[in-house]
Amino acid sequence: MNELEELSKEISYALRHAPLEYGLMLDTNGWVSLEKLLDALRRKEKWKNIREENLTEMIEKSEKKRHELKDGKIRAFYGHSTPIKVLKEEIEPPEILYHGTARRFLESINKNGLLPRHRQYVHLSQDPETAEIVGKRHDEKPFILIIDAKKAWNEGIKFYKGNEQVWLADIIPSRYIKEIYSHKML
Ligand code: HQG
Repeated sequence: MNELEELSKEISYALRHAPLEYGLMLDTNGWVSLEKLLDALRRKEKWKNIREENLTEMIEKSEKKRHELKDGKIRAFYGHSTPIKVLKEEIEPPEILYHGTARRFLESINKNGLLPRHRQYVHLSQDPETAEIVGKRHDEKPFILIIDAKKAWNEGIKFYKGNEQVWLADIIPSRYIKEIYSHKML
């Protein structure tokens, strides 16, 4: 892992999971003061010389858009597990969204639907290629679920915008899983 990836991991950890460890409190939309985050990081030997430009570079160079920097504040787009739910903007989803998952989770997903598990929202992908990458974090041969997102939305399931690739949703009952592909069928 290079330095920028390490920085991105630590900032994701602070902004998604453990703001209190860094003396931070997320506002209702997940924002914290950039200066306060930098101060907290600088207390660690590894990041003692960190500056705003390093964060800008990290965000620019990352292949995934995980963080947003605006008006002296920074937030994570998705992934939160903090006890107070970060409010996301509700938005109408496209017809179809995708979810990459492990073979070993399928039985439980079929029974209980897609659950947020330890995060605040269910995470869905805009396209099957992204879903496969997400699924590969859990299983070398992941399954891709095709989600009838518009139908679910029409029937009252809420969807929220994460970033261009990542959509968020509340629990998705399994009746909205249209099809399941093994990675080989894509
Ligand atoms: C599974 C990464 C059993 C679900 C990614 C998933 C994404 C169930 C796992 C983002 C279940 C949770 C989020 C049920 C869901 N029974 N298992 N009923 N319902 N699951 O990591 O969606 O690189 O919390 O299928 O790229 O994999 O960190 O969620 O396999 O965008 O920026 O429970 O995190 O982004 O795993 O990934 P996760 P996820 P970053």
